[in-house]
Amino acid sequence: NRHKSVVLWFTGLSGAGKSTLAHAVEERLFQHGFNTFVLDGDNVRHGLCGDLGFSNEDRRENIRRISETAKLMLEAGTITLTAFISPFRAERAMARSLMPHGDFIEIHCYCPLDICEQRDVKGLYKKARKGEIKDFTGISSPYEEPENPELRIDTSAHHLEDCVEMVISLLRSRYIL
Ligand code: GGZ
Repeated sequence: NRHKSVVLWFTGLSGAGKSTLAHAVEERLFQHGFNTFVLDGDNVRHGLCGDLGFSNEDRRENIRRISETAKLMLEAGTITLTAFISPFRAERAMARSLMPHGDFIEIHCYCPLDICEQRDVKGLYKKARKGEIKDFTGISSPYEEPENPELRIDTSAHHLEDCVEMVISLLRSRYIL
């Protein structure tokens, strides 16, 4: 199947649904026969970035390595979906600057902090509030919202399948699919 390779860069708070959405979009693309790959905490933070924590410096290095990996995967012809908080504008801009113009699509998985905190799927927000986890994004570490993402999806206001459709529509409108 011929397609343009591209990096879909999902950013947002812990619990906003980045990884869930990235995997759901991947499944749709895979059904169409595309080469796809999801980079997220599960396959990156144990190996490639296993030496990094959550200080500002470590997050910057985390995003730097992920961007370089995404660039290689782009060159290999894969549709790469990255799902990391990537809290800093400067590092997201750096990631974008590594890719040819138009090959980097930033998708802001927006979800209000109080809703992420209510969901608290892994109990991390509760621990962060108690001070048991330091430098927690949204609580004790900043999240700089994207100013000009290609797409912003309020994951608290839409069902997963509708969020997937929004991403697929964007890719069609940009002649990527
Ligand atoms: C934020 C943390 C932290 C701290 C552990 N702050 O919901 P999760 O669990 O599965 O996703 C979060 C993940 C964030 O890692 P990233 O590589 O995406 O972060 S960054 O882009 O900022 O480098 C959360 C878990 O790791 N986690 N400690 N202090 N999230």
